[in-house]
Amino acid sequence: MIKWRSLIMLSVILGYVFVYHSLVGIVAAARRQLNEELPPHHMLFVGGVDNPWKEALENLVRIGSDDAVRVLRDVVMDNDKDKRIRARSIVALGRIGSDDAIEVIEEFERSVKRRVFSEFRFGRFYSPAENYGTIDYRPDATAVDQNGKFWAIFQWRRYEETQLWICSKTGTDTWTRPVLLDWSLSGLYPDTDVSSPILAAKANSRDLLPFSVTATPHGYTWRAGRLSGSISDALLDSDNDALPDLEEKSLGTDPSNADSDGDGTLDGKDPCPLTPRTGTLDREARIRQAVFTTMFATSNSGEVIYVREGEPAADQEYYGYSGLVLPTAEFRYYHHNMRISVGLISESEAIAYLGLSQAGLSACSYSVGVEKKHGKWVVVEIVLTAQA
Ligand SMILES: [Ca+2]
Ligand SMILES: [Ca+2]
Repeated sequence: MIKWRSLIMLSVILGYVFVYHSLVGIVAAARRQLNEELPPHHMLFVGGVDNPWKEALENLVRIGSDDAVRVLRDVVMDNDKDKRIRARSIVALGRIGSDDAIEVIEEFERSVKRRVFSEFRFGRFYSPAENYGTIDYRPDATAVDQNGKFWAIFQWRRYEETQLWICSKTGTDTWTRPVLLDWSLSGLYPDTDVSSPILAAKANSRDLLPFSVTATPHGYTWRAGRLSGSISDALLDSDNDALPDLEEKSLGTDPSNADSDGDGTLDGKDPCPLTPRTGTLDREARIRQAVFTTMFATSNSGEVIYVREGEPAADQEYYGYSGLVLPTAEFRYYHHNMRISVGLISESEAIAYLGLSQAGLSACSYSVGVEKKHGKWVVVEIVLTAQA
């Protein structure tokens, strides 16, 4: 009898060991899968049949252990990771819904909450519209001034199509916040006729920097020549709010008022410089913010997202995104135009509709499942409903 009992005990223990090891194995495999390179096709999560990330996420949600949460945390907190997998990892944490999982979502929010665009790094940028893929930004032209300061000019898509921006180096791979240049792009030619790799930025003697052309990420480079405008003009910041006059004109903020929306945060430090800070967020605002954080705080884009005035979503100041969120009276053709609406299903369940459109087209739209877990609204499902 004792023998039998021992045998049963032993097999139970072995069973536990076996299950434990296979779970550990699945979590380890998921970690490897999530580190796999970006698959070539865009909308991985729609069909997603051969998508290693999808399988990994499903396994992690199914297991839901502390280890699984740790794997997801590493993805979510890694700023260099593809935004799509970061967004879906937040969703996976929301689905797991344990104390630990919700704590990771809160940790991520804290890490992006104070995000101000004060530092710049060249490299891969993820569009807020995730099916638009990525752009690799590198200096197009560089120069060293008489004080040894290292400057770079590059083409950056932020306002109306692509413009010239300038920044100076502050560390090994860090640069100052780029400043919009009011320089003509007429020096821009296809990459076939580069007579000299020198570009002179001339206005006054202080600004005379011979820029040497470096990378040509867009297949264009500059023919040698002089551009009009000056660096000091571009840097001019009349109200001293860390946002130069030229950029304020593009944004619609007031170049002579350091705090255009009067909410106590200077324009240059304000992620929504034209929307006064919302006090305590009501339920729908919290749901919108949860959707916004998941979809946009995972992007490192510097592009502007516009929200149509008159919609409840426009009265809200959003946090977490690395670009800017601005209200607009009318559709902004070249920009991302965002819509978020919320439909409550119950006290703890909602469906949000998120739409992002650009150039008159719907870039993508989603129906987003949101649930209240441990007192917090978290995204538990993202379903793509349309894409361009
Ligand atoms: Ca200013
Ligand atoms: Ca402000």
